[in-house]
Amino acid sequence: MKSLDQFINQYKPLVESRLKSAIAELEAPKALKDSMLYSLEAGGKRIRPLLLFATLEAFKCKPEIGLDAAAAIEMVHTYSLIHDDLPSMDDDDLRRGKPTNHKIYGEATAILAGDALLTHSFKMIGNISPETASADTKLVLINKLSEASGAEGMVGGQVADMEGEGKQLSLKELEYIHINKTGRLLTYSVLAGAELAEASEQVKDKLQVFAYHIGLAFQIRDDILDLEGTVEQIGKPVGSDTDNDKSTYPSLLTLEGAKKALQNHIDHAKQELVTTNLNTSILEQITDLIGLRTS
Ligand code: GRG
Repeated sequence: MKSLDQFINQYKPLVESRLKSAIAELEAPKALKDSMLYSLEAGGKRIRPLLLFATLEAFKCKPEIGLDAAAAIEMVHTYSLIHDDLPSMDDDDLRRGKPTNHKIYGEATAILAGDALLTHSFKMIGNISPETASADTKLVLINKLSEASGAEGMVGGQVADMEGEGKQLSLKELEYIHINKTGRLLTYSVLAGAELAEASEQVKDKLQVFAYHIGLAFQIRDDILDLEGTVEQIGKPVGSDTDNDKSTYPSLLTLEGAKKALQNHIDHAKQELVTTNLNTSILEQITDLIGLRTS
């Protein structure tokens, strides 16, 4: 059985090299290409591409057939981070320990690099070879990527997040934000693999439930990491209110409650996987990694 480490060591460099070649192939101004590549190469975990590859592996398909879709998803994710860091949004100077895109290339170029990454992601999928995916499959992939990343998905979740700032949200409102802002692109990564593998509707429904749980688990883990980071920085006891103006899982459920909710989502995700009767060892290991990740 392949270990997750072996899987990551094999497929992370593959998507990274495809991202690099995709930008090199563009006939566009050098400053724009540099700005796009800077954030693509700034050291992400590549969890979304890995989820897509692991889903293909679950169907005993070659993960390589998902390479361009995986690169497309990472482009959408990278665009969202570039825009999220802008002065008009979170106004962050650092991302993954490095200067944010606008700090290096200026705000206008950073906005345009994000726009270009988003737009190019759709072309990447449109250009998947006919041997790998039929025109119908590519249309489904493009449609679902648009839904997952746009007003009905990630962007909608981001706006709801902005509207919720400074307010005490209910758990339901917080879940709406995270299902859309974080969960939809993670879910798409799994479902894109299932589409490419020509999965039945029944199995796709199960994978959607699986992905729903890992999406929420990913965000709850993020909130816990943020809180534990904040606690380290300001020396407040774990679980105390950290004067953040955003509702989080720990602020609504307490740190202990958030840890329980995280474990619940991990357990549900794994239970759903078992019912698919697929070859899900790598997906299971990624699920555990999401629950335990430290960055
Ligand atoms: C469309 C502007 C815009 C924003 C969309 C995704 C998003 C909303 C904002 C990004 C900021 C953020 C903290 C989102 C929560 C999801 C999350 C934890 C993203 C980070 O994803 P990782 O951990 O990042 O996969 P790496 O660095 O590994 O690529």
